[in-house]
Amino acid sequence: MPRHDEIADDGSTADKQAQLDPLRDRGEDGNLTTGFGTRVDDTDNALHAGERGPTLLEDFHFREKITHFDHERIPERVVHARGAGAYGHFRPYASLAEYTRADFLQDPDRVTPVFVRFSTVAGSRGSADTVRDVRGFATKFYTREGNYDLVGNNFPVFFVQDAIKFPDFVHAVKPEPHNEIPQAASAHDTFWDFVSLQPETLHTVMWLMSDRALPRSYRMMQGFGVHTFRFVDAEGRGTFVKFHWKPLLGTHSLVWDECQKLAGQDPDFNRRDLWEAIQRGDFPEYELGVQLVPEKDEFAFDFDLLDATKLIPEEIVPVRPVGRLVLDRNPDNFFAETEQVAFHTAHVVPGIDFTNDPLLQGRNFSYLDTQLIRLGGPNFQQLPVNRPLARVRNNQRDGYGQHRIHPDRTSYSPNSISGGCPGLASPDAGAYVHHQERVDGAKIRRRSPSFADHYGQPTLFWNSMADWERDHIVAAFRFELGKVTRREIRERTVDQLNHVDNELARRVAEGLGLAAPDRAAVANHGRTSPALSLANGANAAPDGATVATRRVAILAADGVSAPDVLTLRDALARGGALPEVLAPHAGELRAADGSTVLADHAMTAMASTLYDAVCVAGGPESTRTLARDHTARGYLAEAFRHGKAIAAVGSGVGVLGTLDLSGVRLSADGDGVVDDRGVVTAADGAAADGLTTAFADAIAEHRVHDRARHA
Ligand code: HDD
Repeated sequence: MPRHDEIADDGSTADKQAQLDPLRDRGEDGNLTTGFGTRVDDTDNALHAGERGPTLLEDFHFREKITHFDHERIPERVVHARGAGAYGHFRPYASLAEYTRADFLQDPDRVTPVFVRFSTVAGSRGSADTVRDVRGFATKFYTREGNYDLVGNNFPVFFVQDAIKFPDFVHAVKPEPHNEIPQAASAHDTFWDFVSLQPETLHTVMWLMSDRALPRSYRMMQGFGVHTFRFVDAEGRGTFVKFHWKPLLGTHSLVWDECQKLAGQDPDFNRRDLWEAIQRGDFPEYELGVQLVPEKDEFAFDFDLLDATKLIPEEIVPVRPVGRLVLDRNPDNFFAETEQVAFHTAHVVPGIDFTNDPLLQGRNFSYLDTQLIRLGGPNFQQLPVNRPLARVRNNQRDGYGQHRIHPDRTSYSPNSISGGCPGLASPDAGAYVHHQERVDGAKIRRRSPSFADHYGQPTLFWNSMADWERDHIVAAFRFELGKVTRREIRERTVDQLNHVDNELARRVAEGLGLAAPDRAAVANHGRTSPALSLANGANAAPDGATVATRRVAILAADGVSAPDVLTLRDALARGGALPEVLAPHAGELRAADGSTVLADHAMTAMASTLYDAVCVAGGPESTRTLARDHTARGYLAEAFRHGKAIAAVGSGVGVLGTLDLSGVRLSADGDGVVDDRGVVTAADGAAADGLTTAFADAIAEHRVHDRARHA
């Protein structure tokens, strides 16, 4: 096994797992010891003076055990405290040498190991996953030229333009200081106070009020580098670049009602989904895309490329797919890996450089600074998950938690004693050279006038939404502002929205009982960017809609038709879905034909919100039970309201007949399979095969949004 500092120096072993393996401490065999290796004979009783006497100070095992425990916690991240991580690999489709010299983007045969951490932003480490929030999407590429961190989010824009405003924004969105309420939520006075006074936040707030803030899964979520970065080729020529991650399963969201319920039913909903998918071998995949802008076109847009509250519409600069990321391994230890991973926007490799985006410039300071306090000192780069595969050699020494033993006598440069080592590399030998951009200006604290339009792109976003997306945005504003206690903040926010679109402002005002503005403060420009909508097929399923990894509840009870359950379960499982049989009780069910069907869970132990679709198997006795069962009816009614695919076969159709399904047409005898707005029924049990095909298609479409317009 190579030592970690020998790996990849010549590019021969670029395997992060090979580096980590010797550090994995499995402890399966052997005796319990102290931290200094002495074996222990009793860890249940401290050393006392007599059986009922005081504990003795000389009990080193007791003191060490308690002291270590007392020191187990480190500060959580000041933002993005809650997250989930995974290892994987990245491979470019073709060489990008025309634009960048970055080694990991040169050769389609080169596989670069990665670690990705997804996160929410506002909540504490123990908060729920399904809150309304931005999601972090941070990727560490362990390239042969050192670590490259792409520290992005699932929105392409950010709340503020200059990093100096970040603490203000975070203080506003975090729980209020007097009582630390509310947790992981923006629905409170200080957040909306800030938003209503800081129009630059509006664009990202539009995204936050949309379903983009409620991802169904980290596996079904886009990622964005947000800033305009710079590619630099071997000749030193620069090209502006925006990074995009597109999930191959499509971009899909939950609905707000579901999110609120899930926050209690399974606060780990997104974490668990990621973990279980990787354990099953359903590896999440994302395509890396780039929007490239030649430097000569820096001023060709009606916004500033350096302004992180703006996106480049994909219709103006298309996203070019350049590579694929696969997440294929869960961490072994949450704290060691997911908690201790340290991202930093300034971890760059030759061929990738910054721009003067004032948000990015500030981030380049903040991330190193935060790791120093969070991870306790300057040696956090030596933690296993953070160690580069590229060889590290420098004159940095000592500090808390130093893991390296430097036998050299010199830790300075220049030196003669070590033959001048470590020496400096030339750019040809892989040294990082900053892009030579000419900069000239007076020292001023002023925002560029080119950053001044705060309404054009929020309007573009609103104009591009489908009707159901607008309904959800309006409902979100009403919910959030409905929690704001100060009337003037609600009024100011409506006034801001009236600069985005009058209809939006009116609808929000009406829900809040405020006077609706009768005309727009700024005329709507009428432009759209179809790529922004979740209703856009390209976002919904770039590789074609699929039922793969979707969770389906099959409701059954004693007397169920065993062939129905088997047909549904097998057909769905063949498509890669995850069907589970739910019944009034877990375990064995007596089927109509006398056979036994196994129920995976009792319905009461789960919830319809944990599934993407619900169906009812036939069998007269079973369906009579289910039609009377409050929980079973609740599953179906809720799935209907959340726009999920629903199916029933044979007498199971009768269970749907007892519910108020807004006039959906159900199959009657002789009808065959009927699919009305994602409710797929076949009264004839013999049609179960055809039913599963139509049901699978409906599940793959994710939602029937018209049914979920008010969810
Ligand atoms: Fe940040 C963490 C993403 C602006 C300061 N940020 C953090 C993480 C992500 C982002 C994904 C979590 C990384 C992880 O999983 O460990 N942040 C962004 C994006 C931004 C952004 C996409 C705008 C485009 N951030 C931003 C600004 C500042 C920070 C303007 C400060 C001036 N961010 C931090 C931080 C964090 C952080 C305080 C907290 C924990 C950490 O860095 O490691 O330094």
